[in-house]
Amino acid sequence: MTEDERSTETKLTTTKRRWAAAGKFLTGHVARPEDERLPPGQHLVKDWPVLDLGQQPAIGLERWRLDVTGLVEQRLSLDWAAFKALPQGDSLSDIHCVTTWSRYDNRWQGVLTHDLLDLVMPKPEATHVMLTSYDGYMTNLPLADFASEPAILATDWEGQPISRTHGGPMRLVVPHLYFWKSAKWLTRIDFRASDEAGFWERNGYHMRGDPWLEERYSAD
Ligand SMILES: Nc1nc2c(c(=O)[nH]1)N[C@H]1C(S)=C(S)[C@@H](COP(=O)(O)O)O[C@H]1N2
Ligand SMILES: [Mo]
Repeated sequence: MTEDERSTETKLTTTKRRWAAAGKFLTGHVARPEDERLPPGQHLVKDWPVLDLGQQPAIGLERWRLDVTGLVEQRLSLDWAAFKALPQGDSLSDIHCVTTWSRYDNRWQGVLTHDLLDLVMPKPEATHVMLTSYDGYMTNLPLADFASEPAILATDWEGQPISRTHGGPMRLVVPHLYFWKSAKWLTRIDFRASDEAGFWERNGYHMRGDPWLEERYSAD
């Protein structure tokens, strides 16, 4: 190894270590400078578009359920009162939709995925989650992305219950991935040992969907 190669090697190692410290490989999330707030190919909107498969299920709170199934120590089937009795948190984040709009500064309240994970305790074999919603929609996520620090099972947006059109009474928000991963009308979280495609992922969208890497569509 020449002196130059050695110094390059050291620089790479240092960068990798810094990224690891920033939680890059733990949470899929890394802090970015303010001037890089808008991911490539996105434009900013002030309104909040509605996007879904066209069915907007009306779920009365009396029949609403959240089931946590699969590879966890503690499976759960929560009704609305039990869900609202979990520790409540909030999260401020930007939305990035694969159709190229982004919306800054959304304040969400609900149950942070971290707090749910503390409760259910995923088994060591669990690597992914499959989310299922009341409209039949499904989407898949690596467990590390589901567990990212700002990810939240949201019941409120800007201090008000989330409207039915935007996924109320409860939707997931995983802000560091494209918004199709943020299941509206969520009713089941299934912990799995492998990655299986959800609805859009079977229809050509990327398995992970990182807006900073422009992971919009699958390679083939
Ligand atoms: N249950 C369900 N969740 C869903 C969808 C859907 O069709 N059904 N569409 C996804 C897509 S493609 C996007 S862009 C966002 C849109 O959320 P919004 O309508 O609140 O903007 O919801 C995501 N979550
Ligand atoms: Mo979307």
